[in-house]
Amino acid sequence: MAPQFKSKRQQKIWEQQQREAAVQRENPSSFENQSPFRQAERYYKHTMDFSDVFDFHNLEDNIQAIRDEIVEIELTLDLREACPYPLGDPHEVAWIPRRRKAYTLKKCPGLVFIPNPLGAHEQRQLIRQCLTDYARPPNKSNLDPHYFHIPSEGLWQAHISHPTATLTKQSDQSQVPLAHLIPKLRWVTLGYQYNWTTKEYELDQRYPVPQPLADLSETVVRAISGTTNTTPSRPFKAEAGIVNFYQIRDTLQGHVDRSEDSMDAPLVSLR
Ligand SMILES: O=C(O)CCC(=O)C(=O)O
Repeated sequence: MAPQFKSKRQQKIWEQQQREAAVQRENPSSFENQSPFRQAERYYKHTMDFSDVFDFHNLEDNIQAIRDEIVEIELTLDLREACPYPLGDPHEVAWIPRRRKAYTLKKCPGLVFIPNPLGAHEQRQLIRQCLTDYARPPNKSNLDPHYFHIPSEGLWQAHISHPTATLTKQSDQSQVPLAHLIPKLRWVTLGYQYNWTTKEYELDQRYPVPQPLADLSETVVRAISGTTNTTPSRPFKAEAGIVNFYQIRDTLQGHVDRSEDSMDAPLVSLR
């Protein structure tokens, strides 16, 4: 979608840049030195054809080559029954037929996809917790290095209690309303805090992983253990996490989490 332009000249420059970028995209040499992640991202950013993307929610709509790749597996337990944190009604009619259902890929047996274990109410509850309970000091967020005195109750609660409150920006001491800062929240780290400058965990800054997330991830790991090649080498305990907040056009760039101490410990991703 074209942005709003303040002048015809600005629009012409933008259109010219778009044309140049399209030519560049077609140029195979511009793909050199790019990781496969970047190449795929670049490709999918500009295509309308997602027929070769896995769709676990509508299995029948996948092209044959993808259907051949997807393998249905059975979880060792019913997540809704086993998880101490409520995920949804285990007797819900729509849940019963898929209570143990999960999928993996022939070429990637370490990946297990569990479709929608959380009910609608529980999803909203978790989203609320992410904004209110988890996005608070001492958990660090992307805003911490840029603003003085992040309120101890978190930005969301502080904004609800004091709608006109502001924070002081460190670079120029300007006052920024909390209402403008909430959409700028990108991530909050949980458990062992991560240092994005050194790209290492801060072993002396360890806070409890919120119990709901610890319960949920530990139950997921129990449910998948032994189903494919996914049995962890030691008992799993959630020690670190990140809550990513996405605005409408945001994406998570493909990457490898190289800072992990143990590369065979499970990574549980909720989305
Ligand atoms: O959301 C995910 O699955 C992984 C998140 C992640 O790796 C990150 O934010 O660095």
